[in-house]
Amino acid sequence: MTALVIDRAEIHVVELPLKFRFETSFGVETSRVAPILVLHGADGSIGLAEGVMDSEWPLYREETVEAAVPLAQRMLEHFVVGRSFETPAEITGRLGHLRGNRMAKAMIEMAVWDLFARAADRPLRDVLGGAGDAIATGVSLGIQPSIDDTVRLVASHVDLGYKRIKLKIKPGWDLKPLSAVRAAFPSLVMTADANSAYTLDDVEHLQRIDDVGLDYIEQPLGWDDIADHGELARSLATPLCLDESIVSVETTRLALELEAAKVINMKVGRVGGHAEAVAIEAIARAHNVPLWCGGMLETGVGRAHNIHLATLAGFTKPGDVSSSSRYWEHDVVEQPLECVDGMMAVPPGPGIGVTLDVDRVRSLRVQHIVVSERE
Ligand code: OSB
Ligand code: MG
Repeated sequence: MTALVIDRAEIHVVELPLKFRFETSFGVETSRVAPILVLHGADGSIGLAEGVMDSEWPLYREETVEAAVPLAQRMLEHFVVGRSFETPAEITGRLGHLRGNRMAKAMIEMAVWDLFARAADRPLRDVLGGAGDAIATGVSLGIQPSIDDTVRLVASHVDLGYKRIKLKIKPGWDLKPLSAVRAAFPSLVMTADANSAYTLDDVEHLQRIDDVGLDYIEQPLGWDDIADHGELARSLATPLCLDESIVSVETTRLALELEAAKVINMKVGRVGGHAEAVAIEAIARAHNVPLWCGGMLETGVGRAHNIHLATLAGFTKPGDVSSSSRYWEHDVVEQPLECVDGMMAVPPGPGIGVTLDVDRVRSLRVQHIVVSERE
């Protein structure tokens, strides 16, 4: 790959109404506020990425769009725009002295990877070391008003071909909906995601969920508590999957050491970018711990990044990368990203393989930031 100079960056903050009300143990989402970063190479090439910070309050992890966008702007001004890059991996070092803020850093890092892949005329999949033309997908379904609604919603998504159904749970909404879905679908591959809603005081209650026969329970305990997950794992037959707690190679090693996770939900934004995600994938694979690609209700930009990353060998379980049309009436990218028979095709072409629908971005935009050398 040849050196690239980045001479301009734009952040379009867009707000997209969700087609469904998405309820989790931490709250209800009806729309998504997302920063879309466009890097412009001096040679005319572009790189795209999306930030996956919380839209309003820090309820999933610590970052929010409102706090992260000005920080990302400063990072672009100081370490990216007007700078030359020999390799995409260089961005990791340039931002490496800054603590935390992994979602802000990931947005920039991912756009640099897309920029280099496009400039080299290669799909991002190939640059990251993945293979294959499609990924197996499941779907994440929010908390519903009733058990009947839950079973109906599961049925409609089974009919759509999703290979695994994940149900959001919380205290007071767990065993009953899970058992009802299991009764209706005896052989369904099912999982549950608690988004940190339980504590070790709930062990006996969580043990009752063992009878449902879940593939795994995702992040039942504290969002940053790997030790308690290790303890819980010894009391449950159902394997544990970590989401919120895995933010780096180091937290992955700790989770494996403490046997706190038999499965890992990978979100590239949560771990600070593709380089870290690829490093975590290698460690998990060496430990025979399967990965799957999570989602953060992304637009087509983040979704396309997820698809390319999920072609790496360690991603052996169906993830949460479901059809774009499930979420949005009109996505911000021109290409449809749709699951057929539980498979999502890798968008072909250079980089992440999608292009921004500029008119759509303009009509949804709530903030526009330009970082340019000449200003
Ligand atoms: O915990 O996986 C999660 C969405 C937002 C924040 C956290 C999570 C989720 C999902 C939805 O489960 C995944 C998706 O459909 O993009
Ligand atoms: Mg989760």
